[in-house]
Amino acid sequence: MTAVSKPAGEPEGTAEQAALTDGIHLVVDALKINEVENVYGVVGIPITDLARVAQASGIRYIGFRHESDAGHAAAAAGFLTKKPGICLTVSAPGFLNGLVALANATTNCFPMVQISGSSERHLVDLQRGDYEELDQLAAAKPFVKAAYRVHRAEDIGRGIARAIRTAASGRPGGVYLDIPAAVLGEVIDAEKGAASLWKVVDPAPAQLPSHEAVDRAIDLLASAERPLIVLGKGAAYAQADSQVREFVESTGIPYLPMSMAKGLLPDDHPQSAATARSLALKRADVVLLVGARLNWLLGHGEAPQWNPDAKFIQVDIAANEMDSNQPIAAPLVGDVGSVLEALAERTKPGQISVSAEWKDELADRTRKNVDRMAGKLAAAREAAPMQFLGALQAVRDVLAEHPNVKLVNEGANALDKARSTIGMQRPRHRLDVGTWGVMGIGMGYAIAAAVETGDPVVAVEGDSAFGFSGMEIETVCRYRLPIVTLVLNNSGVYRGDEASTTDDPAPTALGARHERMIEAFGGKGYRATTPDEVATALREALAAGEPALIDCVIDPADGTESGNIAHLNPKGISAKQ
Ligand code: ADP
Ligand code: TPW
Repeated sequence: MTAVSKPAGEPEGTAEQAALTDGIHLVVDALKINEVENVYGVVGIPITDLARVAQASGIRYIGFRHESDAGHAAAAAGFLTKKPGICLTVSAPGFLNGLVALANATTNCFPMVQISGSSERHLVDLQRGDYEELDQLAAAKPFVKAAYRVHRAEDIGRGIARAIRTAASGRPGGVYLDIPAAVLGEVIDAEKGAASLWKVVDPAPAQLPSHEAVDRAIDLLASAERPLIVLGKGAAYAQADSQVREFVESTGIPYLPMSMAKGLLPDDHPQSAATARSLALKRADVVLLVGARLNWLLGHGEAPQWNPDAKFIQVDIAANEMDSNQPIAAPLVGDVGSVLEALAERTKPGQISVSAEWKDELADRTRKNVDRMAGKLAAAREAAPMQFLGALQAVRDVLAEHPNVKLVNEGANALDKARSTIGMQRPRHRLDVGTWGVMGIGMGYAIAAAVETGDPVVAVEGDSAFGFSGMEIETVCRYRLPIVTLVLNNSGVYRGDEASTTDDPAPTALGARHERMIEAFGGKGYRATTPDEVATALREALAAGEPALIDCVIDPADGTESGNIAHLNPKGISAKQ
């Protein structure tokens, strides 16, 4: 893709015409050498030509309506492929819009690189008021794994190699790469340019724990009366699916999947303790965490949610994750695949066993909870107006016919209820709000899932959640992606029945006919008011494989404030009144 031209100012027909290239072509060449297939972005000064040249080179460029969505797409691409997803943004405001997604990727440990054009350094640094002036490198630093700036075209290859290496290796995360307009436009000798580029070798090398660390963990597991494995999204990310499955099944230890680890083993697996979660946490005496942090999502490993005497074994690529919340009795620092292989290799036959009492205790609770849930589901199936659980059962039944569907999920009630209702059969098929519980990932994640895998995608969205990235429904239609968006529309944030105390709508109130939005962009819109209508529309839309949106009309009185995490709302004096 190297541009060949005569040097500026050189007369036509000079015998010894040098081949030249520029910063834009070097960026594209460096991405190509590193086998980047897709770039997600929004164009403008100074990166419009960069997008054009990338597209002409065979890289797929997906143009978004907002940089946060493009960034979320790049982050999801990183999670799904284990290769940094690339997001391209313009200077200052575009950069800042994308930064939210880069920070979110870092929080979730997804590899991503945001490449942003930036304004003239000599103007920005003296704050002389340039077009879209911002010290982007400084702004990015607190939010990312690393931030780099390229000052010379000859360093572009190095900058991209460094960004890819940093994003993918160790604990994956977001890397910011700043390339000023002047560097993108810099013209250099093409041969010198080509020689400055390289392909990163083994971007995320295997990391193996010592034998001593492995044996310490095995001894502890072998001493357990009530062992438990917790699988997190780091285990899903690691693509060590067979090692995970073999270790879980060969030891017989019950396991709990975190939200995005669902499907690593099928949700109906006999060892899943998901439906007896609270009992499992309260009673387990030795817990093996695999790519899961003891953060707020796991109650920081504290009593009363957890057994106060529980001992923890933690498998994580990041050594400093150990002891971040609880003492880790047996740290296993390494990648999930290598660690689980080492554990399997060094466990003696019969050394780890699980008592019938422990299995029975969990099975009893599972049975009780399943029965209780069955009653709720049956009631919801008949309820009119439609409830979340009525619509979601229909979605569950249709998706059981399509195990290849990638499921994207955000909202509050829409998230909690879909997570517990819709079983996953395959690894990395569920993408959701993740560690931050961020709204707005919906369309970006869905677009990346479709682009990166070619599989059909279903996005289950709260009506508020959908609004954050709703305009990208146009992007879905423009690229004709096989994405079906279901908006669980209860006319509000959490609920839609809050009475206002003024002439304005209540703070939580919303109102939209979302199916009409997609019709404006040439997609297929459906409105569903019963579970049967949801099922029929979803079946039809999946069969068509075309962009579609189903507005599912849900009872505004269904749902709870903040869903499952209402206890995190500050109480203040309103609670005392
Ligand atoms: P969840 O929210 O599902 O509980 P977290 O995001 O809290 O999961 O934890 C994921 C963990 O996985 C992070 O601490 C991260 O360092 C770790 N991780 C990421 N990739 C790997 C890998 N290949 N091997 C081991 N650990 C990994
Ligand atoms: C970037 C706060 C958490 S959940 C939510 C908001 C606004 C929407 C809930 O309503 P929705 O779902 O989507 O209609 P449902 O099923 O309960 O009716 N801004 C950001 N992230 C978060 N988390 C918020 C605001 C929030």
